[in-house]
Amino acid sequence: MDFSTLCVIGMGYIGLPTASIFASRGLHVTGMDINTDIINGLNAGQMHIFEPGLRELVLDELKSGRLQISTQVSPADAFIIAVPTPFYDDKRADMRAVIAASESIVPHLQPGNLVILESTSPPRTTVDIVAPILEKSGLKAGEDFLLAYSPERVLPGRILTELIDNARVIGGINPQSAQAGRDLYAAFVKGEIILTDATTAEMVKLMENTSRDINIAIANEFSRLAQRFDVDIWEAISIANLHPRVEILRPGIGVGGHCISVDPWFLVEAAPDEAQLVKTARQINDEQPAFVADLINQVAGGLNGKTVAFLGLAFKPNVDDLRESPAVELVHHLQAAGAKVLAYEPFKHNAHLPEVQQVSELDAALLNADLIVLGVAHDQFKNIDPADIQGKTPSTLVFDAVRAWDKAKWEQAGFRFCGLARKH
Ligand code: SAJ
Repeated sequence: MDFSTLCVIGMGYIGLPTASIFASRGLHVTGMDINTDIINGLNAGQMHIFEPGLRELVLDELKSGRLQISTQVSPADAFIIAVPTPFYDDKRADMRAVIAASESIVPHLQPGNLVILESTSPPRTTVDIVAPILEKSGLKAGEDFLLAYSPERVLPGRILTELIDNARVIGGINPQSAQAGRDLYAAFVKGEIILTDATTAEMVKLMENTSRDINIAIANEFSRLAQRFDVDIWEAISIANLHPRVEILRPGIGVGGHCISVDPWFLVEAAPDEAQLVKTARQINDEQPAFVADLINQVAGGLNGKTVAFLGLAFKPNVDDLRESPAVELVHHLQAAGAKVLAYEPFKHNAHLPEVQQVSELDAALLNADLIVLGVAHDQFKNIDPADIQGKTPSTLVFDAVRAWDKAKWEQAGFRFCGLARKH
């Protein structure tokens, strides 16, 4: 199948790069979002997300006229739904954006169109939720129009290269739909394109992120055991990983982001009787900020009334994304223990988070600090020279929660140095 026009619904971390790459391959693309601030910003050349190379690509494609940004869905040969699927407080999937996006396509759907759902979704969403909505158009899914599920698998910070190079799975509601999906993505995907059915593709995505969550949970649980037995977890992991079939991930302050900390719950919701290990891993990772806060409280001899310079709020290094961030959770726990926390996040100077006091300069956080906590291993923080910090703060205690700093250097600069299950 040939595609010359495309409408991408949702201009977030996936939709915007996807729309821009398609435009760079010659398609005429409408990027649609319901958020007028985002649309106005993009049309004025302002990015609402930070991702290496994205700004240049979007500006080029806007200039070429192949990419147009709008609050309205446009008729097109193909539609891609790339809207968020967050969860409610009780961890059930919030499918409202997927439902609204599907409904917004109905008035524009024409015979022969292809619709692709990219949003991470519970098993059977494509066949049980999206197809019936689109069929309100009077057209039959799989016969009059084609429908497939194709998850994104890219790592924030590397989105533009991974979108092109990663293998892509396309699950059709019938084989013709999957093949049409391959014809579309072949415009830019260099990785292998694997065709399957829609529900398998949904499961594949959930299994990928769930297995990563479980692997991080065991690393976090090992860190707690190591703390109890006075073992340096980092040394222990590096030795264990010399075994040819062992690859333990990094313990940390918890698991965040809009993917790994969310997606496993979709399996728990869909089959609570079966998804026992999945649920336990989620709980372990969710408890990790509280565990680390307790540890900081202990090494600081109590936090009540103390000022903490807290470095990093993003959910992982070198991104500006604070969604579900364990660093923000950790700040809340430190505050609950009585600390006054001044948080510095170089990728987002003011995230307007309720109950988090942010400063826009590192020095402002350090000025009256009783202790310094490193929450996220941004490169900018890794490169800090402790000798430079010494004169800028009354603090003599450093807690590196993510093993980014060299203990000996901080000790040479006169600091007492502590970390998560760390001796060396
Ligand atoms: N983390 C650890 N220890 C580790 C690795 C990660 O504590 O050893 C933490 C990070 O600090 C972060 C969280 O886990 O808080 C998740 O970070 P991540 O880098 O593992 O993953 P994401 O959420 O940025 O992206 C994941 C990726 N999935 C997998 O690696 C299986 C990505 O490929 C997906 O496209 C993305 O989820 C998504 O959109 O689903």
